[in-house]
Formats: sequence, structure tokens, C-alpha cells
Amino acid sequence: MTELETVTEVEPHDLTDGFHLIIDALKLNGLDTIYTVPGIPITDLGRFAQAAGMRVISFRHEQHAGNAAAMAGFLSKKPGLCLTVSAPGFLNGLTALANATTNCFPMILMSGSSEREIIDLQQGDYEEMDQLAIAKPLCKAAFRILHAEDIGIGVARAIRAALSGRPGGVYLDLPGKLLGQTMDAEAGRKSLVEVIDPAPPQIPSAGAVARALDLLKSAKRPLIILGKGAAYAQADAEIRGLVEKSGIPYLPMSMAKGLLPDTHPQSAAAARSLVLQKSDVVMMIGARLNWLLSHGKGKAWGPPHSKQFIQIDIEPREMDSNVEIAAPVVGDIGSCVSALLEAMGDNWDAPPSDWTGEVTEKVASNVERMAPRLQNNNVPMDYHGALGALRRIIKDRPDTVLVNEGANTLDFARSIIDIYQPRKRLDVGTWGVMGIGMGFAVAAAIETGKPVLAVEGDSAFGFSGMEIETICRYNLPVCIVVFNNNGIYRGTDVNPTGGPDVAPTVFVKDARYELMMEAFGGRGVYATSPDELTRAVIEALESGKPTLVNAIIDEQAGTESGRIGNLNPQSVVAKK
Ligand code: OXT
Ligand code: ADP
Ligand code: MG
Repeated sequence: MTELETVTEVEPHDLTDGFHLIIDALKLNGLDTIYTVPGIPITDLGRFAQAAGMRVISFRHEQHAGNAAAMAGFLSKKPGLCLTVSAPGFLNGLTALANATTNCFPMILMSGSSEREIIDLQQGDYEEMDQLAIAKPLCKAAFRILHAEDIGIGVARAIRAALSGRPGGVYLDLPGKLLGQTMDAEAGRKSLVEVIDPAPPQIPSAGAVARALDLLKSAKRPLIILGKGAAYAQADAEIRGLVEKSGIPYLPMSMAKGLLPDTHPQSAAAARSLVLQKSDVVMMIGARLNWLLSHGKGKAWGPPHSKQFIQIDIEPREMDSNVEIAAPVVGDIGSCVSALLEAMGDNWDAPPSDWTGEVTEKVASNVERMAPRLQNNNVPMDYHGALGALRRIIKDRPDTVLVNEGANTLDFARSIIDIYQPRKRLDVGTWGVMGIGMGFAVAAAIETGKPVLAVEGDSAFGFSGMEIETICRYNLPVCIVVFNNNGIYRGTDVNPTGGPDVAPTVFVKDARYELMMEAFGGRGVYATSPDELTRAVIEALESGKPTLVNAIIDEQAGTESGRIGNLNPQSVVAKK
């Protein structure tokens, strides 16, 4: 007998445990990256996962690990994985899980948890919390695995729940006790489940397709709206084919920019108000009629009852959620768009030219009006000067992934920076949530391998700023530009009482954000002009070195809440 065989006999080589079954189950399903913050009881799970060849990206705060997982899900169409410790770590990750669900991003939040028996008797265990109950209302599905032999099924259920139908966030509760449970290795291997076809094509009915095309044909002023569901679907060629074959102007929602290049002649992005008001038939593809589209009614949409809607969505219950949908097309976007394309045949009539001409003219005049402002080299910079510089950089490097958050920094960047490729603009999404910046940037770099440019309001950056250490630690090709206007919206508010506290929207003046980056070995640049900003960003993108550019913006340049100031409640008292 050889020495090795002796060891095999003595060591429990024929046993496996919860740790390894979870890792094997994930790997079997092609999930190879975990975004995490280590600690009791999941530290070894991360270690073993790394040892098993998985990529384990460790963050400074779970919310950002969770946001990274959510973005990984959006970009890859596989559930992004976030792994957290019990109670406080779990809660930190929960915002990201809820945000992922709201945005229809597939992710799985796996969290360690304490002893069930002690939690249920509320006897005060270490980090005691009934996590499953808390997660349930905030995600698409929530599961707990109690026995090692159920790990295969538990992981499979989580994957299928995250990906099938409308994608979303799933919670998977992993009690500490489960991780150490052992079972026969061969039985364990057999208990694993490879999820077959987790997001099967959902073919629309022929009747729904015909109804939609009849309506579209009858339109005098048709409009297509592309949403982030269309970007997620990765049916890029079909979507472009449909838009071009139809000849209909299209409006991209923020994260659908780039599905067709923003410079496309049919883009109506620069005539948004006009097309919403005047269109008579609107075809929504992977977009919801929520607040971002004024719920499909009201002043923004022109006279009451002046439009009819076609809606393509995988979620049947989305239909009629805000207004009547005259032609619902339920199915996955790839299948729906292909069916529409085929049924359109080869002789589809272009929309009336007075309509397309009116849209093109409005686009041209808005673009022309904006153009000179984008060339200014003012010091301190305004949003147009600074974003004009970044717009030119992205034009030359269209495979750069743009991450964007803030208020003015978000709203101006959305209309100024053209995007040329699908899924290259990642932002605050449905909730307008601050704090996605560094998590999304890390995931974008890891999942795509492309350079990332994160354009961040100074307030927005603060929500996830500590993750620049993560970016430096993994040496990711991320360039962060902090639009530093000394505060939230503007840096000019004053405390009306004259007391020592500054106004609630105001930060430390002239904060040196670039020095934070230097603290971790990255490159920091202080930029006061569009020219300096241009040089710094180009160098960062070309070198791939983690960089933070502190871009000094005129503190008076912004407006309250950017372009959504109308959502602020008004005080009668303040008006007096
Ligand atoms: O057609 P018209 O004439 O209307 O013109 C439109 C287009 O046609 C035209 N356009 C163009 N013209 C020329 N050329 C081109 N290429 C072009 N493209 C377009 O431009 C206009 C505008 O076009 P757009 O943008 O398409 O249209 P519009 O009308 O703006 O669209 C409406 C919306 C609703 C779809 C759009 O506005 C939108 O998507 N908005 C999203 C807004 C959003 O989500 N904002 C973030 C939340 S704000 C607030 O809540 C903040 N907080 C609170 C907070 C949050 N959010 N989260 C958490 C966890 N805690 C607290 C905070 C703390 S923001 C914030 C920080 C802010 O401070 P920062 O320092 O970070 O940022 P700064 O403000 O910079 O200081
Ligand atoms: P936006 O904010 O860009 O308008 P939303 O997040 O509001 O986009 O809407 C996305 C929509 O896309 C959701 O209603 C979701 O159900 C739908 N969706 C997501 N993936 C698919 C898909 N593969 N096929 C069809 N619909 C999808
Ligand atoms: Mg600001």
C-alpha cells in the first residue's frame, strides 16, 4: 500500500460537508464569482470557494458587494452571488437585494445565519435574527436550507427563481450549522442539481403579435420605448432589426442607451418631450410605465386618451398596471421581437414622413443648441464643460462602461454622454438610489474586463467611497470622476439661523477626494478645467490604473434634485 492510499483510508475522503456542497452546487451551475464581506459563519466558505477556483471579491461593506452581485446578474444573465454574515451583514446586503428585485436584476443573497433553535426561542444568539422572514417581502423568493442533502435542490431553486420569468433577487439562508454538516461524498455529488433551461424562451401568442402589428400599422405618430429589460435580454441584433425595419423613432430609457448607438438617426432621445406628447401609438419594449414615464398619463403625455400602448414584457401582470394596454405581448423580448420582425414581412411601410421629419428636426435643434455649451473650458467647470469632455472621451472609446449616479451629475450625464454599445450605461435605476457607484463599477470591471468610467456626484460617491480600497486591492481598471460641487445638488445653501452648523445639503468645501485614492496606492488627480479632466481620464483609461479625478465643479451650477425637482413636496409655510 502506498503512503497516499494509507492516508485515503484514514482521512474522511469519502465525506463532504455543507461548505463544499454549496461551492460544488454553484460551480455546477456555472456560477464562478462571489461578492462578499467575510466573517462568522461564512469566512471559510469564501476561503474554500477561492481554493476551489471561484473568484471571491471581498468588499468593505455588504451593500456594495450586493450591488456588485446585482450588476453582475444584469450583465451576465446569470444570478450574481453575494455572500454575507448574519444579522448586520445580512441587513447591509438587503438594500441591494431589494434594489435588484425592483430593477429586475437576477441575484442571490446568500447569508450565514445563527442557530435556528435559539433564534426561534429568541434566546439571544450571536447576531440573532429571523433573516428569512425579514427578507421575504423584499425579494422575489426566499429559501432556507437546513440539511446538507438539500443543498443541491436549495441552490437550484434559488437559481431558477432568480432567472425565470421577470428576473429578480432571491434570498438563500444558510445556517452556520448547515455549513459544517457532513454527508457521504458520493451521495452529496448525486444530490447536486444542474438547472436545465432556467429562463426558457417564452413565445408570445400569434394573436398578440398580430394585434400589436395591426395597431402599429394604424399609427400616424408611432414611438418605440426601449427599457433596461431590453438591454438585459441580450437580443441586441433583433431589437436593432425591429427598430430599423419599422423606421419608427425610438426613445431609450437611461440604461437602454446604446442598444442602438445614441447617434442613430431614429433616436428621439433629444426630442423626449415632443415624442411623449405627440405620439399616438407607443410600443414599450422592456420598460415599465412607472414614475420615470409619468405613469403613461398626465401632461407629459399630451391630451388624455391620445395614445394607445403596445407592451412587450415577460411579466403578464405588468400589463394595465398604470394605463390600459391595447396590445399586450407577453413573452421574452428575444422571442417577441423575433416574432414581430417575422410577421412584419419585407414590405413594412415607414411611418408618415411628416412625423419622422418633425422628430428629426427637433432632435437636430436640441443637439445644435447644446453643442456649443459642451465645448466650454470654464474654470470652475460647469456640468456641460466637464461632461462635454467626458462625452468626447467615450466617443473615442465606446467600449468603456459608464457608471453614473448623483442628481445633476446623473441627469446631465444621461443627456450629454452618448452611448454606443449595449449595456454600457449603468446607473441608479428604478429607485434613483445613491450608493450603487463603486459596487457597479467593480462588477462591470470584473464581468466585462472593459475599462470603467464612474461619473459620480460628490454626495453619491460618499455612499460607497470606501470601496476605492477594493478597486485598488484588485487593481481594477476603474476611473472615478467625482463631480465636486461641495454638496448635494449645490454647495451654496446657508443655515438661515446663522448658527455654526452648515446647511444640510452642504459638505466640506474643496474636499480633496483624490487624496483618498492615493492612500490606497491608486492615482489621484485634482482637475479644475475640462482640459485637465480630459488628460487625467484618458491617462487613466489607457493605463488601466485605478484613478480618482476630483473634478471641481462650480458650486452654483446645479439645480435642486437635478431634473426631478418637481417631485419635492412644497411647504405652504416656506412659500409665505
Ligand atoms: O425634450 P426636452 O426638451 O424635455 O429635453 C430633454 C431631452 O430631449 C434633451 N436631450 C438632449 N438634448 C440635446 N442633445 C442630447 N443628446 C440630448 N439627450 C436628451 O434633454 C432633456 C432631458 O432629457 P432626459 O434626461 O432624457 O429627460 P428627462 O425629462 O430628465 O427625463 C425624465 C426622467 C424622469 C426619465 C429622468 O429625469 C430620469 O431618469 N431621472 C432619474 C432621476 C434620478 O433617479 N435621480 C436620482 C435621485 S435624486 C435624489 O433622490 C438624491 N438623493 C437622495 C437619496 C437617494 N436618491 N438615495 C439614497 C440612498 N439616499 C438619498 C441624494 C442624496 S440625489 C442625491 C445626491 C445628489 O448630490 P450629488 O453631489 O451626488 O450630485 P449633484 O446634484 O451633481 O451635486
Ligand atoms: P426602465 O427603467 O429602463 O424603463 P424597467 O426596469 O422599468 O426598465 O422595466 C424593465 C421591464 O423589462 C420589466 O417589466 C421586466 O419584467 C421586463 N423584462 C426583463 N427582462 C425581460 C426579458 N428577458 N423579456 C421580456 N421582458 C423582460
Ligand atoms: Mg454634488
